[in-house]
Amino acid sequence: MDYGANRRGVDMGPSAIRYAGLADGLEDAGVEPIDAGDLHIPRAEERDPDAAQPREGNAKFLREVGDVCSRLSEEVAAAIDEGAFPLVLGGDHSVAVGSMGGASRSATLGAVWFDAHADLNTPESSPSGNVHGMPLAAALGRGAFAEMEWAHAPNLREESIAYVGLRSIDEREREWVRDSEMTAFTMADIDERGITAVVEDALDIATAGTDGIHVSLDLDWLDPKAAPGVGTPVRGGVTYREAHSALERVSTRDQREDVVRSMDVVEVNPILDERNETATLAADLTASAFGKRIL
Ligand code: 4U7
Ligand code: MN
Ligand code: MN
Ligand code: MN
Repeated sequence: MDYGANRRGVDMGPSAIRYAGLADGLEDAGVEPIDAGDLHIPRAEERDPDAAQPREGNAKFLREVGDVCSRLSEEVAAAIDEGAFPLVLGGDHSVAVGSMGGASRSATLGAVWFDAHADLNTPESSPSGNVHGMPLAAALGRGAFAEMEWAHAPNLREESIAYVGLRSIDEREREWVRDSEMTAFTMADIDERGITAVVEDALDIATAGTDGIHVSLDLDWLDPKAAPGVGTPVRGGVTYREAHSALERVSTRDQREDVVRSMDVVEVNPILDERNETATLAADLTASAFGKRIL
Protein backbone atom coordinates (compact mmCIF):
# COMPACT_ATOMS: atom_id res chain seq x y z
CA MET A 1 0.00 0.00 0.00
CA ASP A 2 1.06 3.60 -0.31
CA TYR A 3 -1.49 5.27 1.99
CA GLY A 4 1.21 6.25 4.46
CA ALA A 5 3.82 7.56 2.02
CA ASN A 6 4.68 11.00 0.72
CA ARG A 7 4.94 9.81 -2.91
CA ARG A 8 2.67 7.42 -4.81
CA GLY A 9 4.15 4.17 -6.06
CA VAL A 10 5.50 2.24 -3.06
CA ASP A 11 2.46 -0.01 -3.38
CA MET A 12 4.28 -1.55 -6.35
CA GLY A 13 7.29 -2.41 -4.19
CA PRO A 14 6.27 -6.01 -3.48
CA SER A 15 5.86 -6.80 -7.20
CA ALA A 16 9.26 -5.32 -7.96
CA ILE A 17 10.94 -7.22 -5.11
CA ARG A 18 9.35 -10.49 -6.23
CA TYR A 19 10.36 -9.79 -9.82
CA ALA A 20 13.92 -9.12 -8.65
CA GLY A 21 14.18 -12.74 -7.46
CA LEU A 22 13.30 -12.73 -3.78
CA ALA A 23 12.05 -16.33 -3.80
CA ASP A 24 15.22 -17.64 -5.46
CA GLY A 25 17.37 -15.71 -3.01
CA LEU A 26 15.47 -17.19 -0.08
CA GLU A 27 15.86 -20.68 -1.52
CA ASP A 28 19.60 -20.04 -1.85
CA ALA A 29 19.51 -19.14 1.84
CA GLY A 30 18.01 -22.54 2.57
CA VAL A 31 14.47 -21.49 3.37
CA GLU A 32 11.27 -22.61 1.70
CA PRO A 33 9.35 -19.46 0.82
CA ILE A 34 5.56 -19.52 0.72
CA ASP A 35 4.10 -16.49 -1.07
CA ALA A 36 0.93 -15.59 0.79
CA GLY A 37 0.02 -13.05 -1.89
CA ASP A 38 -1.01 -9.46 -1.37
CA LEU A 39 -3.43 -8.06 1.16
CA HIS A 40 -6.36 -6.47 -0.60
CA ILE A 41 -5.84 -2.72 -0.70
CA PRO A 42 -8.67 -0.62 -2.10
CA ARG A 43 -7.38 1.23 -5.15
CA ALA A 44 -6.83 4.95 -5.03
CA GLU A 45 -9.81 5.44 -7.33
CA GLU A 46 -12.10 3.74 -4.78
CA ARG A 47 -10.80 5.92 -2.00
CA ASP A 48 -12.97 8.14 0.06
CA PRO A 49 -12.16 11.59 -1.39
CA ASP A 50 -11.97 12.98 2.15
CA ALA A 51 -9.39 10.44 3.24
CA ALA A 52 -6.43 12.49 2.06
CA GLN A 53 -7.49 15.24 4.44
CA PRO A 54 -5.48 15.12 7.63
CA ARG A 55 -7.40 13.88 10.66
CA GLU A 56 -6.63 13.13 14.32
CA GLY A 57 -4.22 16.05 14.23
CA ASN A 58 -2.19 15.74 11.08
CA ALA A 59 -2.43 12.21 9.68
CA LYS A 60 -3.58 11.30 6.19
CA PHE A 61 -5.44 8.09 5.33
CA LEU A 62 -5.32 7.06 8.98
CA ARG A 63 -8.47 4.94 8.77
CA GLU A 64 -7.17 3.16 5.65
CA VAL A 65 -3.78 2.50 7.23
CA GLY A 66 -5.50 1.21 10.37
CA ASP A 67 -7.66 -1.15 8.36
CA VAL A 68 -4.67 -2.62 6.49
CA CYS A 69 -2.58 -2.92 9.66
CA SER A 70 -5.37 -4.73 11.52
CA ARG A 71 -5.63 -7.31 8.78
CA LEU A 72 -1.85 -7.61 8.48
CA SER A 73 -1.50 -8.10 12.22
CA GLU A 74 -3.88 -11.09 12.03
CA GLU A 75 -1.88 -12.64 9.19
CA VAL A 76 1.45 -12.14 10.95
CA ALA A 77 0.16 -13.65 14.21
CA ALA A 78 -1.34 -16.60 12.30
CA ALA A 79 1.91 -17.23 10.42
CA ILE A 80 3.88 -17.32 13.67
CA ASP A 81 1.31 -19.67 15.24
CA GLU A 82 1.80 -22.02 12.30
CA GLY A 83 5.54 -22.05 12.87
CA ALA A 84 6.27 -19.92 9.81
CA PHE A 85 8.31 -16.73 9.66
CA PRO A 86 6.39 -13.66 8.48
CA LEU A 87 8.32 -11.54 6.00
CA VAL A 88 6.26 -8.46 5.16
CA LEU A 89 6.92 -6.53 1.96
CA GLY A 90 5.89 -2.90 1.84
CA GLY A 91 4.51 -0.77 0.78
CA ASP A 92 5.24 2.20 2.92
CA HIS A 93 6.61 1.87 6.44
CA SER A 94 3.24 2.20 8.16
CA VAL A 95 2.80 -1.56 7.56
CA ALA A 96 5.30 -2.11 10.38
CA VAL A 97 2.49 -1.31 12.82
CA GLY A 98 0.67 -4.43 11.64
CA SER A 99 3.84 -6.53 11.63
CA MET A 100 4.80 -5.58 15.17
CA GLY A 101 1.22 -5.88 16.39
CA GLY A 102 1.04 -9.45 15.11
CA ALA A 103 4.53 -10.43 16.21
CA SER A 104 4.00 -9.14 19.75
CA ARG A 105 0.61 -10.74 20.28
CA SER A 106 1.93 -13.67 22.27
CA ALA A 107 5.48 -12.55 23.03
CA THR A 108 7.45 -9.61 24.34
CA LEU A 109 9.16 -7.97 21.42
CA GLY A 110 12.26 -5.89 20.75
CA ALA A 111 13.01 -4.22 17.43
CA VAL A 112 15.96 -3.21 15.30
CA TRP A 113 15.04 -0.27 13.09
CA PHE A 114 17.28 0.13 10.02
CA ASP A 115 16.21 3.54 8.73
CA ALA A 116 17.46 7.05 7.99
CA HIS A 117 14.45 8.33 9.95
CA ALA A 118 13.12 7.94 13.49
CA ASP A 119 9.49 7.25 12.45
CA LEU A 120 8.36 8.50 15.85
CA ASN A 121 6.03 11.32 14.85
CA THR A 122 2.50 11.36 16.18
CA PRO A 123 -0.47 12.83 14.32
CA GLU A 124 0.09 15.90 16.50
CA SER A 125 3.79 16.35 15.76
CA SER A 126 4.04 15.24 12.14
CA PRO A 127 5.24 17.95 9.77
CA SER A 128 3.96 16.03 6.74
CA GLY A 129 0.87 14.12 7.88
CA ASN A 130 2.32 10.95 6.33
CA VAL A 131 1.80 7.91 8.53
CA HIS A 132 5.00 6.22 7.32
CA GLY A 133 6.78 8.73 9.58
CA MET A 134 4.79 7.46 12.59
CA PRO A 135 4.92 3.64 12.91
CA LEU A 136 7.03 3.49 16.09
CA ALA A 137 4.86 6.10 17.80
CA ALA A 138 1.79 4.14 16.75
CA ALA A 139 3.07 0.78 17.96
CA LEU A 140 4.11 2.35 21.27
CA GLY A 141 0.68 3.95 21.62
CA ARG A 142 1.98 7.50 21.84
CA GLY A 143 -0.10 10.67 21.39
CA ALA A 144 -3.38 10.23 19.52
CA PHE A 145 -2.44 6.57 18.84
CA ALA A 146 -3.15 5.77 22.50
CA GLU A 147 -6.86 5.70 21.62
CA MET A 148 -6.50 3.54 18.51
CA GLU A 149 -6.67 -0.14 19.15
CA TRP A 150 -5.17 -1.20 15.83
CA ALA A 151 -2.04 0.78 16.58
CA HIS A 152 -1.11 -0.84 19.85
CA ALA A 153 1.61 -3.47 20.06
CA PRO A 154 1.23 -3.95 23.82
CA ASN A 155 4.21 -6.28 24.25
CA LEU A 156 6.64 -4.15 22.25
CA ARG A 157 9.20 -2.96 24.81
CA GLU A 158 10.42 0.58 24.33
CA GLU A 159 13.75 -0.18 26.04
CA SER A 160 14.29 -3.01 23.56
CA ILE A 161 14.12 -0.85 20.44
CA ALA A 162 17.36 0.14 18.71
CA TYR A 163 17.74 2.45 15.74
CA VAL A 164 20.63 1.83 13.38
CA GLY A 165 21.80 4.51 10.94
CA LEU A 166 19.57 7.40 12.02
CA ARG A 167 20.38 10.66 10.24
CA SER A 168 17.16 12.59 9.65
CA ILE A 169 15.04 13.55 12.61
CA ASP A 170 12.37 16.17 13.22
CA GLU A 171 12.62 18.51 16.19
CA ARG A 172 9.97 16.87 18.35
CA GLU A 173 11.28 13.43 17.44
CA ARG A 174 14.74 14.43 18.62
CA GLU A 175 13.42 15.38 22.06
CA TRP A 176 11.35 12.23 22.24
CA VAL A 177 14.18 9.92 21.22
CA ARG A 178 16.43 11.54 23.82
CA ASP A 179 13.78 11.24 26.53
CA SER A 180 12.82 7.71 25.54
CA GLU A 181 14.20 4.39 26.67
CA MET A 182 15.10 3.52 23.09
CA THR A 183 18.70 3.42 21.89
CA ALA A 184 19.70 5.32 18.78
CA PHE A 185 22.82 4.45 16.82
CA THR A 186 23.28 7.24 14.31
CA MET A 187 25.41 7.30 11.18
CA ALA A 188 28.10 8.94 13.31
CA ASP A 189 28.21 5.82 15.49
CA ILE A 190 28.65 3.68 12.39
CA ASP A 191 31.43 5.99 11.16
CA GLU A 192 33.24 5.72 14.46
CA ARG A 193 32.74 2.10 15.43
CA GLY A 194 31.97 0.29 12.21
CA ILE A 195 28.76 -1.38 11.13
CA THR A 196 29.38 -4.80 12.72
CA ALA A 197 30.00 -3.50 16.24
CA VAL A 198 26.95 -1.25 16.04
CA VAL A 199 24.66 -3.99 14.76
CA GLU A 200 25.86 -6.43 17.42
CA ASP A 201 25.04 -3.83 20.09
CA ALA A 202 21.63 -3.21 18.55
CA LEU A 203 20.92 -6.95 18.57
CA ASP A 204 22.04 -7.21 22.21
CA ILE A 205 19.67 -4.40 23.19
CA ALA A 206 16.70 -5.77 21.25
CA THR A 207 17.11 -9.35 22.46
CA ALA A 208 17.83 -8.61 26.14
CA GLY A 209 14.73 -9.43 28.17
CA THR A 210 12.47 -10.11 25.19
CA ASP A 211 11.09 -13.28 23.63
CA GLY A 212 12.20 -12.18 20.19
CA ILE A 213 12.79 -9.27 17.86
CA HIS A 214 11.29 -7.59 14.84
CA VAL A 215 13.67 -6.41 12.13
CA SER A 216 12.46 -3.46 10.11
CA LEU A 217 14.40 -2.55 6.99
CA ASP A 218 13.52 0.76 5.34
CA LEU A 219 15.49 0.97 2.08
CA ASP A 220 16.16 4.66 2.65
CA TRP A 221 18.52 3.43 5.36
CA LEU A 222 21.03 3.00 2.52
CA ASP A 223 22.71 5.85 0.77
CA PRO A 224 20.63 7.05 -2.20
CA LYS A 225 23.53 6.08 -4.48
CA ALA A 226 22.90 2.45 -3.59
CA ALA A 227 19.12 2.74 -3.19
CA PRO A 228 17.69 5.49 -5.41
CA GLY A 229 14.16 4.09 -5.52
CA VAL A 230 12.79 5.51 -2.28
CA GLY A 231 10.38 8.37 -1.56
CA THR A 232 12.39 10.10 1.17
CA PRO A 233 16.08 9.75 0.28
CA VAL A 234 18.65 11.20 2.68
CA ARG A 235 22.31 11.58 1.79
CA GLY A 236 25.00 9.97 3.89
CA GLY A 237 23.55 6.52 4.38
CA VAL A 238 25.21 3.11 4.64
CA THR A 239 26.89 1.56 1.63
CA TYR A 240 25.91 -1.56 -0.24
CA ARG A 241 28.58 -3.57 1.61
CA GLU A 242 27.73 -2.20 5.05
CA ALA A 243 24.09 -3.08 4.51
CA HIS A 244 24.92 -6.67 3.57
CA SER A 245 27.25 -6.96 6.51
CA ALA A 246 24.53 -5.72 8.86
CA LEU A 247 21.93 -8.20 7.65
CA GLU A 248 24.45 -11.01 7.75
CA ARG A 249 24.95 -10.22 11.46
CA VAL A 250 21.20 -10.48 11.92
CA SER A 251 21.07 -13.95 10.37
CA THR A 252 24.15 -15.16 12.23
CA ARG A 253 22.55 -14.12 15.50
CA ASP A 254 19.27 -15.77 14.54
CA GLN A 255 21.03 -19.01 13.59
CA ARG A 256 22.70 -19.03 16.99
CA GLU A 257 19.83 -17.89 19.20
CA ASP A 258 16.64 -18.12 17.10
CA VAL A 259 15.58 -14.62 18.10
CA VAL A 260 14.13 -13.06 14.96
CA ARG A 261 10.32 -13.38 14.91
CA SER A 262 9.38 -11.16 11.99
CA MET A 263 10.80 -8.77 9.45
CA ASP A 264 9.61 -6.11 7.06
CA VAL A 265 11.23 -4.69 3.96
CA VAL A 266 9.65 -1.38 3.05
CA GLU A 267 9.69 1.85 1.08
CA VAL A 268 10.86 0.47 -2.29
CA ASN A 269 9.30 2.75 -4.91
CA PRO A 270 9.64 1.29 -8.43
CA ILE A 271 8.51 4.55 -10.06
CA LEU A 272 11.52 6.34 -8.62
CA ASP A 273 13.90 3.41 -9.06
CA GLU A 274 16.59 2.95 -11.70
CA ARG A 275 16.43 -0.40 -13.50
CA ASN A 276 14.85 -2.09 -10.47
CA GLU A 277 18.13 -1.59 -8.60
CA THR A 278 16.55 -0.81 -5.25
CA ALA A 279 14.13 -3.72 -5.46
CA THR A 280 17.01 -6.04 -6.37
CA LEU A 281 18.97 -4.74 -3.43
CA ALA A 282 15.95 -5.31 -1.17
CA ALA A 283 15.71 -8.92 -2.38
CA ASP A 284 19.46 -9.51 -1.94
CA LEU A 285 19.56 -7.97 1.53
CA THR A 286 16.61 -10.10 2.57
CA ALA A 287 18.42 -13.23 1.36
CA SER A 288 21.42 -12.16 3.46
CA ALA A 289 19.14 -11.67 6.46
CA PHE A 290 17.94 -15.25 6.03
CA GLY A 291 21.45 -16.65 5.85
CA LYS A 292 22.54 -16.56 2.20
CA ARG A 293 26.33 -16.46 2.03
CA ILE A 294 28.95 -16.39 -0.72
CA LEU A 295 30.55 -19.68 0.38
B1 4U7 B 1 10.07 6.67 6.50
C1 4U7 B 1 9.42 12.82 8.07
F1 4U7 B 1 9.22 15.14 8.06
N1 4U7 B 1 10.05 12.69 9.37
O1 4U7 B 1 7.44 12.52 9.35
C2 4U7 B 1 7.91 12.79 8.24
F2 4U7 B 1 11.10 14.33 7.39
O2 4U7 B 1 9.24 5.49 6.77
C3 4U7 B 1 9.89 11.77 7.14
O3 4U7 B 1 11.25 6.53 7.40
C4 4U7 B 1 9.34 10.41 7.41
O4 4U7 B 1 10.53 6.65 5.11
C5 4U7 B 1 9.98 9.27 6.62
O5 4U7 B 1 7.22 13.01 7.25
C6 4U7 B 1 9.24 8.00 6.82
C7 4U7 B 1 9.80 14.17 7.45
MN1 MN C 1 13.05 6.20 6.27
MN1 MN D 1 10.87 4.37 7.83
MN1 MN E 1 14.31 -17.87 13.60
